[in-house]
Amino acid sequence: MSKRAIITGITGQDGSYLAELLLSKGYDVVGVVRRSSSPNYWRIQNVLDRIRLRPADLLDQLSLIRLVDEEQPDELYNLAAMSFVPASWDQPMLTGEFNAQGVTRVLEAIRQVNPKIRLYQASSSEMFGKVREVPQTELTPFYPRSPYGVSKAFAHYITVNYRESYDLYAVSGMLFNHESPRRGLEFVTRKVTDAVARIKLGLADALSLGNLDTHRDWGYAADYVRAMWLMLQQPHADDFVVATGISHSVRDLVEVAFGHAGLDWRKYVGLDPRLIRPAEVEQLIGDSTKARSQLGWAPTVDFTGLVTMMVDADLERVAAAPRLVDRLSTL
Ligand code: NAP
Ligand code: G4F
Repeated sequence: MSKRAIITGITGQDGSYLAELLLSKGYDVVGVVRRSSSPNYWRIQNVLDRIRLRPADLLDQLSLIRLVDEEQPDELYNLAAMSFVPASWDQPMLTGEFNAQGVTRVLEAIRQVNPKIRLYQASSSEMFGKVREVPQTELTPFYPRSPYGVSKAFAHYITVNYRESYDLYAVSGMLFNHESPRRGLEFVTRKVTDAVARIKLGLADALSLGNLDTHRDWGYAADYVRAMWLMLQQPHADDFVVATGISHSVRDLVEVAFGHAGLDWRKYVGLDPRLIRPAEVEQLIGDSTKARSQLGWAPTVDFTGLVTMMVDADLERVAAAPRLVDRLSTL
């Protein structure tokens, strides 16, 4: 009999790639969507006829209990979150409700309905923040630098705590930045590749960024959802860092993206102090030795491959529907 998985956050970047991966493995996939006045399904268009969508919200405990009780999944991937770091300073309380207490609600639903359900929790390298060690491993102490990072640290520890308190198979994936053509437009990679496409096609002539000097360990989202699945197939629940082990600056990103389109970035990129964060995470670089040795996981796309893939996808998308770009990107 095929396994059943619930994915919260299925309308997001990772949810869409994970749905494709699980379908390819024969899973019965149930996606969780929150109520909206208009559908937000552009990332999952190609799988909509093969998955089931169910309404629930991380803010609503009863909706989660009902969902888990009625579906009785083998695995639950909790990817839903307020995931944009700057927004967490604007809405710190809501960020905590979604990202921290929301995870407690998911854990409670599993504990109360069926403690045999395996849980993947989407933890983040933002927990390392002002890093205490380079590179960062599963044992590096946390020093989060944003309400988002703080909320994810709570979520990480509550997952570990429920595993140890109630013997749940609950794991935390400490994933470093991962991107794709499906990345939200507000994140720096996609903001850059979308701007490159618009500039190349004569629809824009400038790009404002906050700074060029921060460094991130950027990987490809489709590689990272494979690690999520592997974490739930092990004999024992454990936490893993997932990263490429190579860090690049925002300047490197800009150089590769504009260069791939035959543009000189210095003519177009400006700095806007309003985009600088109240507290910054200067540099992240992950050590994924444990995931590589215990899960057999490895990334397949490097930084240049990732950025050029995203530029090519944005060039194609903008060229196909130049007047619809804004709307399509947010649908
Ligand atoms: P994303 O594209 O922003 O997607 C977030 C998803 O969460 C969307 O489907 C969103 O639904 C849903 N959501 C938000 N609040 C919700 C609520 N209250 N109830 C139900 N659903 C809710 O994020 P992503 O990049 O795929 O990331 C997936 C997860 O991994 C997140 O938890 C993120 O914090 C974490 N993470 C991401 C990265 C990365 O580099 N991408 C790295 C480390 C950790 P709507 O479509 O309705 O808004
Ligand atoms: O793309 P970003 O907004 O991603 P950030 O803050 O690293 O967070 C992402 O990765 C985390 C994992 O470490 C996830 F947990 C989180 O959910 C999210 O997916 O910013 C990357 C870097 C930052 O240092 C930022 O200050 O780019 C810098 N940056 C410079 N100019 C900019 C801009 N970021 C954005 N979004 N927009 C700018 O104009």
